[in-house]
Amino acid sequence: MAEDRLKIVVFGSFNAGKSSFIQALDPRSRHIEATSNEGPTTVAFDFGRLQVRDKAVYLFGTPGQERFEFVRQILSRGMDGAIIVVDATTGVDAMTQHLYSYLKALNVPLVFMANKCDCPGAVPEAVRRDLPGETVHPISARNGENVYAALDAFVATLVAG
Ligand SMILES: Nc1nc2c(ncn2[C@@H]2O[C@H](COP(=O)(O)OP(=O)(O)OP(=O)(O)O)[C@@H](O)[C@H]2O)c(=O)[nH]1
Ligand SMILES: [Mg+2]
Repeated sequence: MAEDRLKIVVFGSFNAGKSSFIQALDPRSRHIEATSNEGPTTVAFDFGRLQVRDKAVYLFGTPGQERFEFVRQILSRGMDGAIIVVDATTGVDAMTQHLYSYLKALNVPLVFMANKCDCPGAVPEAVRRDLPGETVHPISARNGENVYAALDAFVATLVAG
């Protein structure tokens, strides 16, 4: 790949940890949020930037709430890869499945992050079982565990492909 920049878009259900994932990778990332009953939620997007291997990686986080489908479509344009963050304490839900089919139809390189693995109730094996044939990295966006290594592994597949 001649391009030295990569656009990677982060998808996932409401509350899965997309904004936290980007925050863990780029502490200077920017987030546009509103406060709902359950706390801050992304209404526009998150933006983070970091260097991985010899690539400048631009991370765009999408809102998880269903009504922001149009925002997800705008942010999807021109992406080189997609990440779906799954809350490993609640597992693969209908929204995750919807995002999965949407991205499969676009034929974009895709990887899953099973997040919240610091929680005792997290079952990353169940996430993996529900997504046969897909790569699932267990991570904790809260304590940063495996977050960079997982992104690095995904970037390696994009560069190789
Ligand atoms: N224990 C734990 N909590 C997490 C982790 N990642 C995120 N959270 C918590 O989960 C909640 C949602 O995190 P966000 O990063 O805002 O999730 P989001 O996917 O961006 O949410 P929306 O933008 O509203 O869809 C927050 O209370 C986070 O602190 C994690 O790895 N472990
Ligand atoms: Mg968010």
